[in-house]
Amino acid sequence: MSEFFTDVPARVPTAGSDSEDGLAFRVYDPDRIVAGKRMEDHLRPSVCYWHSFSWAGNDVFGAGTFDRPWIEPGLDPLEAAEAKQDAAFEFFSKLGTPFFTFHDVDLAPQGSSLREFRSNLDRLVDRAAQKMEETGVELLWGTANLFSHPRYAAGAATNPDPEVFAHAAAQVRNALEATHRLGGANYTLWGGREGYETLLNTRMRQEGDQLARFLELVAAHKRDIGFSGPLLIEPKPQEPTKHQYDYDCAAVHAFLERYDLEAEYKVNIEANHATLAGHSFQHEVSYALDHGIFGSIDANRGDPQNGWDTDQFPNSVEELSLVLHEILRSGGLTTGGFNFDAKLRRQSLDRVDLFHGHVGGIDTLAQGLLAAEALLTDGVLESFRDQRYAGWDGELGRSIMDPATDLAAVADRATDAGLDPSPVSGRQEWLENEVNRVVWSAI
Ligand code: XUL
Ligand code: CO
Repeated sequence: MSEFFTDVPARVPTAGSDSEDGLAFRVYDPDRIVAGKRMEDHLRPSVCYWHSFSWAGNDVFGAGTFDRPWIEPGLDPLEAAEAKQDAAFEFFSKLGTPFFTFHDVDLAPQGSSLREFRSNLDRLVDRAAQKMEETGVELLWGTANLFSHPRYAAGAATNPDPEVFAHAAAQVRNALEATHRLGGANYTLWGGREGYETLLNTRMRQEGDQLARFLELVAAHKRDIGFSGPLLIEPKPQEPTKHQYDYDCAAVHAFLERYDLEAEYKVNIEANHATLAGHSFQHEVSYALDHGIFGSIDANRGDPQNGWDTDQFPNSVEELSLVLHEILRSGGLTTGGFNFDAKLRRQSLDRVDLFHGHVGGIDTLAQGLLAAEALLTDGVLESFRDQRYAGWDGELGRSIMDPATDLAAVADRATDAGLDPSPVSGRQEWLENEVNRVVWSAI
């Protein structure tokens, strides 16, 4: 195995905030204790295989621009997959992140049949297990790619053709078993094409039933093989299809409840998917935490001037402070992590650029964590909310929530007491200033 990232030392160092070394962490220090826990255990950073190693930098207008020799045409597919794996593990290990994530097709060539794909995957999974042992890198989650191959153009589980459903089931079975063998902490399903292009040819209710059946089968198989990590659904509103059924956390939650699947699935929230759905990243995280379906994060950012999934590396401390504050106040990550589902810009040609993207993203997360801890300790948001909702702990609030109370009783009470409540300021500008006070002081 020859070294690929030759310009990068064996381990990206932690160098401190005034370091001028562009290849060092300025804030992230895995062993630093924050809110009673190591920074690495709070953030559980993870590198994704697909954007970093399986993508050559091509876009809809042009060819790949990156130096990824294992993607060159004409190579032996298994040898190419091994070269990719060597470079990927060299990267994980030099960066020092504890986790990685993969799609089945990132790891192994698909060959010409499901049988051949399974055998290729087995071989590359064995090799990955060995590399994980050597480097200490662990698996955050695995997944199956059910969206790139033309057979999935009209969906996988939601395809009008049950043969496509069965093909997808085979892929998920294999990817779930591979994830289990590699000790994965979670298993993810992103329904990239589980939606429609036009309602003119679509039976929405039927497709929902098919998707629920798929999820039910996957959950049962998870139990059969003894995989204990959570199953995660990754919401996204559109792209590649016009409309995706896993639109956002609330839509996924309602779907799970409708089909009695809420005990089986949690969500993997991606920042850029939240903004595509018209929400803030904080909104999606907050919704999931409040409703007990929070699983993990795909860290990235969009571009506010355009409307697609640009998957850039995160660089806003303010955004991440608020997200991490929500996570900290709910007790922190458990099996989840911050997986960099982020990709380089097409002009970032040098091998070292992949390090710059991840180093900057991890430092931004680390700074966000420090600010989140400061927000938690300061308590300004919590105490304002406590005071704002205090009436619901009082006698009137409790009696309204009592199931024995009916609408007439509440109405009579309001009428008899001559209630005439006055509006109270929501103090948004003051709260924004308070957040800035705390976040800026933690920087
Ligand atoms: C696509 C996306 C995927 C999933 C895994 O927008 O986020 O990479 O994270 O399939
Ligand atoms: Co993602």
